[in-house]
Amino acid sequence: MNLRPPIGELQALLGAEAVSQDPGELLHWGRDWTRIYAAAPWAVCWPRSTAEVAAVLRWCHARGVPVVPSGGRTGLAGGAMATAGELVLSLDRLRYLGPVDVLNRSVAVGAGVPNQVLQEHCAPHGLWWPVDLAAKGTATIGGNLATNAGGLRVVRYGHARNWLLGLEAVGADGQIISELRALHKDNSGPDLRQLLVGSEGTLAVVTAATLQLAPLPGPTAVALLACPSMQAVLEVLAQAHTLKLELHAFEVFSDLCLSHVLARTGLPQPLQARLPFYALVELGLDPAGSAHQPPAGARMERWLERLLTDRTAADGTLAVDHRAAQKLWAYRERITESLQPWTPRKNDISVPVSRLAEFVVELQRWLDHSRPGWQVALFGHVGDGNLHINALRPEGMAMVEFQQACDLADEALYQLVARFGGSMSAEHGIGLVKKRWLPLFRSKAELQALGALKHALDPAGILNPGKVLS
Ligand code: 2HG
Ligand code: ZN
Repeated sequence: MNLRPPIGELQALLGAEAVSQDPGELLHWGRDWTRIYAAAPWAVCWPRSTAEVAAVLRWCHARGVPVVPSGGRTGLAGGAMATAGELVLSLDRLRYLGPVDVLNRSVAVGAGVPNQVLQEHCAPHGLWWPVDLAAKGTATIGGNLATNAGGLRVVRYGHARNWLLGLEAVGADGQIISELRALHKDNSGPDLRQLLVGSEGTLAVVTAATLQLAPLPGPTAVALLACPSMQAVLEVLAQAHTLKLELHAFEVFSDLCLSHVLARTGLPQPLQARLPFYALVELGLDPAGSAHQPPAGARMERWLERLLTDRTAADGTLAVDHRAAQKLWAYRERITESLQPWTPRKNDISVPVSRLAEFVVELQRWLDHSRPGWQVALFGHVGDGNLHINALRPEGMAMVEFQQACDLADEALYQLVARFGGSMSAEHGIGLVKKRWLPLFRSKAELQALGALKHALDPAGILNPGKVLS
């Protein structure tokens, strides 16, 4: 354990009940959903206000105490892991929920507010925060912004950064370096807010944000289609784009994912046919229709029939009411938990959508040759070219052996992704897990510029050391 100042100094700043070194608390607050590392923080603290966050950072800066800023800890790249005697700075108590400004379509909230709480707060005004994550009950706004979270509706709404009006963030030395504004337009020089978004707590600590809100989505319909190949899935996507209906989500999962979801959840088979891939498509139902077009629901039904006739899909089902649609979404949303018992190595890559099918063929070829017999679950957000690749630990294989085999496989995978002009992290971030691969995807000059920025904002290197930029 590194030498740390007396814990009493921190307790004097925040009060004893806002600081803990209890071993159970350290384990709980010192880790995220990554299951690769052991949590080993020095202490955890829960400031109640931006001023207290600033006081903690000033103290850490003066004392050289490394800090891991911590939100809902649902990340999958180790960005919120405290593995080396750090202070976990939890934003959990920053739960301010401001009044919804209906005309400005915005709301100011504390970093610790969970997505779902925010969505419920805005719904009575017909508005919502459109970063829609499977982990919405736990993930927080601060974490959403620190990681530029994506989720299930990026194809329609984009990432968290698209919905940010103002950001309050405290710098490494305790100064507030970005303030809450609520402006839709502000072109007064470079945008520091957007630099902080996605920096995973390595440049500053997000304490609050003014968020832009979207209108609550109108009625939608969800189709689930069984397709023979990724190429066919992309054909469904191409056709979906031509329907003149708003595309809200376009997801995919492989038959292996479906098998695990069925085994884990006991849900019934969604379709009669079992095929290599399933596409889940959510489209807006324009209730008004138009004089020249049949109603949206009828158009979707006809489209499905066409897909089945021309054999782009072998089976399909359509849900037009909310409950039925949620049932179809469950097959996609429950994949992560269903794979968890196999301690999967998670990858989160993206390539241009138009190259996804070719990429999957190459990936499969590599797996057949180099990892025969391995179960590798493919799912993700096809509409954004984002594929989650989860390698499941073969039964009986020791964890250490599995990790080594995965490290080698990652190297081959990232070379392939780079050849396709892709990214090794479409939405989960870099954290600890991907850091060593960054030079494959960012040029030397880019990394130098980012390094200079890190040094300027955090010269003592106390903010989330070992992650992303440090
Ligand atoms: C999802 O899309 C999440 O469900 C989790 O990004 C992906 O478990 C994963 O690999
Ligand atoms: Zn995802």
